Amino acid sequence: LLRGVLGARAAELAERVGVAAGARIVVATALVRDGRVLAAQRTRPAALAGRWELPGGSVETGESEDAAVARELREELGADVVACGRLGTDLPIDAGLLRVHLARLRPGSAEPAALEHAAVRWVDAAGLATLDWVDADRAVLPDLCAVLGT
Ligand code: DCM
Repeated sequence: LLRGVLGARAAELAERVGVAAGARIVVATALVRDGRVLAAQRTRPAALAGRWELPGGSVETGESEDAAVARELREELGADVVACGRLGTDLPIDAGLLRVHLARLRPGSAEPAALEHAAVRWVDAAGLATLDWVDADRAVLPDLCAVLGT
């Protein structure tokens, strides 16, 4: 228990240092519906093309993370979503820090489409393990599995 508390505290401090140093925050979105999450297949850069991610992107200056989630999914998927909380811990990536947010489709939203990805796919808990995820996103799969259920 103590180790967990200290670990959480250390992570919080590391996050503050990173944010203070101007680390870029990238939001990734676990868009969940009916026990499935929307996975999106990247087209770029070459090293990540063909691999699967939770869609998202960089938070802009002065923008809330919830707003970034909604903007990025509108741009990338043509979908109207509402963010509804964090999933998992901050994940270090080359670009800065990746933060996963849960989200759901707003009633009346268009069906998410691959406007900027090679493909999108709704996957259930069992399907998560079948996709070639980008490294950072892979770390959140256990938490995501728990959210989706079996
Ligand atoms: N990224 C990631 N996982 C995601 C979304 C983004 O690892 N679910 C990384 C890939 C890039 C950076 O964040 O290094 C910025 O993403 P993008 O190129 O999509 O703007």
